[in-house]
Amino acid sequence: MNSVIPRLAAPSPEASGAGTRPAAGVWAVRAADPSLEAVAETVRALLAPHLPRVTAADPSGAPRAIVLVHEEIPHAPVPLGLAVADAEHYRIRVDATGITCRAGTAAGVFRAATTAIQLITTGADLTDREVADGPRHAWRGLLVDPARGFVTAEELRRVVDVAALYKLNVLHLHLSDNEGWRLELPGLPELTAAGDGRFYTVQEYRDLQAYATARFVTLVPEIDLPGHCGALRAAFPGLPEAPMAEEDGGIVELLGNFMTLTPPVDLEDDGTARLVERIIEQVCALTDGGFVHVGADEAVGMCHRNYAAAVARLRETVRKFGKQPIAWQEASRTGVEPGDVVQYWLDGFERGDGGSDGDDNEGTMAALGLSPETADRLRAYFAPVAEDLARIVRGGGRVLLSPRTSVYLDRPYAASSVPEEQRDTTANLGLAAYPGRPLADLAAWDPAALGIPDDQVAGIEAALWGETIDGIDDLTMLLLPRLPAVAEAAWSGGPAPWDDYRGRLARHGRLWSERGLAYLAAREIDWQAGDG
Ligand code: TNX
Repeated sequence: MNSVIPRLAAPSPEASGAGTRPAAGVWAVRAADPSLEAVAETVRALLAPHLPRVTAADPSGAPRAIVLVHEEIPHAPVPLGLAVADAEHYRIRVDATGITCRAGTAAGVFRAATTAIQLITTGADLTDREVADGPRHAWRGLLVDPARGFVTAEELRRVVDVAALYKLNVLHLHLSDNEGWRLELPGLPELTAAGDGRFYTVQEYRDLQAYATARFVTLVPEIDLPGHCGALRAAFPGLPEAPMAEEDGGIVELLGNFMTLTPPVDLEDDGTARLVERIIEQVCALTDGGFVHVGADEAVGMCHRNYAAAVARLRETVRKFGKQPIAWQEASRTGVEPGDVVQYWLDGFERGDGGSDGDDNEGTMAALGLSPETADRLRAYFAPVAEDLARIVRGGGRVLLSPRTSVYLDRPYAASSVPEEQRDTTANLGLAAYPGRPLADLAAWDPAALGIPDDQVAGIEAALWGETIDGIDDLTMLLLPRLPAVAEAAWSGGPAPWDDYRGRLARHGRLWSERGLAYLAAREIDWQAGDG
């Protein structure tokens, strides 16, 4: 029995002379191969916050070691989706001398080491055995939204650490929106000068990227256009407004009651197109990873032709500067080319019955207390959503899965999850439009249930939007304890039985505490504080 999340794939039979011993004690991290010394250094840093406790428990013990070994893993299955990293399969062996991590790549060795760190820090007994493990999905991401809920670059590193500990490998940064522009770009000082002074300098972005890369996490920056462009407008006053649809049924006014809407920019305007090209060029130049996200969500009320031109232009520009563009699902309505990557988020519409828990558009509208007429207008506006997924699949696109009913972590907690003493700190966390859902529901999410052909799945991404976030404690409070369930769906391919998952999760609260991360001590879980 271990408490590792995501759960380990097939264990081999227990090693001969099987024994168990407490994980507490003195631990060293050693690279058996000099090429793995940099990984060993990163693993030491990741383990460090947990060491005082571990060391104190056994001051006399000879150090056991996490040993990092380069060794090819034969016959490793190929994961689904877009490769953002080298192969990540590994083998891990536990015995009296410590934990040996073997893989054919540095990425695989690092993933193995995160398993080792969890074995040590979640306080389980270590049982002699050997396990082969690897990801079901190649792309396992987390979106954070400093455009709304700003956190510093230093705080983002802590988010990278926790993502890496759960074997996520993408940090998607929503860097621009109506509320702010958060990335300094060479030659474009207006962008950051117009805001509230909170942004990442070029150097901070580069350093964050290097920090993430050392943890085998790829940054995917998002510049959201042609809607969500208020910060761009503030920086460059007077950008022409995109032409709107002749008949929009008052949707801009209506949705404007629930969200901040700014007139979308017009990418058929030459000056705007040139400006956007300079922005995308700089973002691509700063970014080491192969992907740049161009948004394209919620361009409410825009005339279709102009929106289609914007999407085409944005994609073309990203390609011109050597990256693969990603766009939100609305972009699929302008057509899907084979290989286009589209991020799917608006689920809950395709289910004719509205879902068993009311957690769909109907549920949202009920939560907002809308009149029947208003609800009808919203239904009409959202109607095209029901066709999006099928259209992407038909067109040969690839779907990055972020269905909001399951992996949006800006959802409030269910009242039944929140312990009395955390009522106040969580009262305003999460968007009120989303009904709270018990942890067990979220942990039951099975990405395969969407029925997308294997070769058209791009990956899985949790999304933590920032409207209700004020600082890192708010951010991690929404993230934990929910993130590990998404990580398990992404790495292991589907949910575990709730009791099994719940038992493992119970040992992770201590891991978060030792890292100084605020989390919800959800009432569904029997949090284990002691050395088990
Ligand atoms: C919709 S998800 C948005 C975001 C909001 C989010 C809140 C998406 C592509 N757009 O701008 O923050 O809902 O959950």
